[in-house]
Amino acid sequence: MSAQPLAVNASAGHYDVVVVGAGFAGMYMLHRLRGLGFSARVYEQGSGVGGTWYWNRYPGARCDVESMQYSYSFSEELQQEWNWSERYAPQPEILQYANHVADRFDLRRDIQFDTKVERAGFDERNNLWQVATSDGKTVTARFVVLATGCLSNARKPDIKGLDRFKGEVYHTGHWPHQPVDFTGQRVGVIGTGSSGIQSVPVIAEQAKHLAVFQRTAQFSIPARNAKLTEDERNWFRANYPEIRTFAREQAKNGIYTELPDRGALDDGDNERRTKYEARWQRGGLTFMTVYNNLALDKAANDTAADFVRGKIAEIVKDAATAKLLTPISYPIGTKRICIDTDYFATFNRPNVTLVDIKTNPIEEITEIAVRSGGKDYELDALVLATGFDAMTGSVAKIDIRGRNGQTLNQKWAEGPRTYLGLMSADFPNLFVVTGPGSPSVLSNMIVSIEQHVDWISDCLSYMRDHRLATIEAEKDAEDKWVAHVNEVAFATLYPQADSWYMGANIPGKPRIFMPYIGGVGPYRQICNEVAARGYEGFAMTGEQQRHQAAAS
Ligand code: NA7
Repeated sequence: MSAQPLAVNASAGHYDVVVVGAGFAGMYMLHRLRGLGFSARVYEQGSGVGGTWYWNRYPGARCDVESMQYSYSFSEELQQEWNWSERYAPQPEILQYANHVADRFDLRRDIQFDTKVERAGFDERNNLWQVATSDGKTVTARFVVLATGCLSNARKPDIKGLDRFKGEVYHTGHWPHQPVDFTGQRVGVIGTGSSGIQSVPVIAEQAKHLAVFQRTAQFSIPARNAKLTEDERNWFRANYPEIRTFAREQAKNGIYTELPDRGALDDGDNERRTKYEARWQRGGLTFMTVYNNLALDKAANDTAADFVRGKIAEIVKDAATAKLLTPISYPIGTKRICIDTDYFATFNRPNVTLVDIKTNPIEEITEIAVRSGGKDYELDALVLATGFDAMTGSVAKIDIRGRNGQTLNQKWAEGPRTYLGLMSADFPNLFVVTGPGSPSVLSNMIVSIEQHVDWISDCLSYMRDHRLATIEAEKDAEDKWVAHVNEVAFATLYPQADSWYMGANIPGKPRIFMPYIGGVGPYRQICNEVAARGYEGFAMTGEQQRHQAAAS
């Protein structure tokens, strides 16, 4: 496409591709585009690379996928040379890795930092996207890739009086860049998802007193984090070809681990308990892959849920607190399972109080306190660990207009609609990386990011080779894919939980199960077959048609 420059007026620049976001998706997209000879510009609202890992700097922030697997596979030298220090990398190390990748592949020269993409409109006459940014400029591009991330739009809760609070207020997803010291302070944490569960034990160590405001109790498995030894790193390095292939093609969630060959009810009580205990001791996400039917069969799921409930009762000394911390309202795993370091034990500390805001919702926040159940919890600082407008939130912040001026927000008003999670009908040449309708947040994100970026790169090469101007999801293919995503989701227990997968954490957001739960292996195969069949389900127009349209 660079070889066939387009005549464009009144633009601050023209690129083959504009990429929105310089997290792991945007960085790899840029690297691939350059390798293929496309011109590209990346816009990033932060002052540095890393996306989610740039913003989420809260105490205790770590990835819940093991670091040797939560890493790029596209460069053999990179995966052989980078030294992860711990089983689960802490946020600063992941950010260091992102910066290393940016330097190593010389990415920064095509990334414009501190710049938001505010509008993107499709010019049907010229088949070009007009992209307006927060620095007041407009550029044009043949293609736009939204690499905006799934957990990047931090959500401040709508609680009466929040703006009145006189102490410091922090959001875990938008943490200051300077260290925050809670020593001697009375701190409140609202929210007990992954971010709350990771930060509570660390804040409790510092704070004079910590009040944890819990709306829904969570299932959490010990991380058993530890330093990685050189032998462990070397084992992964030596076996990467097999590990990466397994993660891409066989593991449902993009993580190399044993594949379960039986259901929970196929084992007797003792055997089952022994297996759960072994996984509990091992720690981490693989607890949920002991058996192959935990996400499908409620009776099977109950056995795992009961095991974890039993552990909570063993760890937490005060019976009433243990009861409150025990999740009862949804099957285990249907809200994203958390991975913790000493979360439940933290409630044995004398300086930690659990406040049940399910029974006694927060009435208001005053200048000095959070009021719940008629009681004022006086605080010096408040931490909002209240999550994100997940999967669609960051896309929704951009005014995106496709054919006939229709906005993506209008089109997705009743829930996101995509074909393969990659494109949405009436929005030609606009790709989403790990969008709704793809495995995305149900998987090791880097595996899914690489798969999407590679697919998009291949697609753009194909279009150049075939002198094609536009690609667009066909409505019929999209409808069928949306129906399939729903059908697969509703065959599982997942829709039974009020989760952010369902949009349930955002008042007024449509309740749709957003990610594709069919597994990364089968999904990859579907995407590859679609491409092999000449991009079946996508409408494509040729250069000639485009020039004719432009001339008419
Ligand atoms: P999550 O998992 O969405 O957790 C948010 C928590 O905040 C959760 O406990 C919510 O309770 C609670 N919450 C949200 N809004 C409110 C209001 N208005 N009042 C009280 N409590 C509230 O976000 P995280 O940042 O922890 O984790 C997101 C993902 O990042 C995680 O799954 C990993 O993949 C990494 P609820 O459960 O909705 O009752």
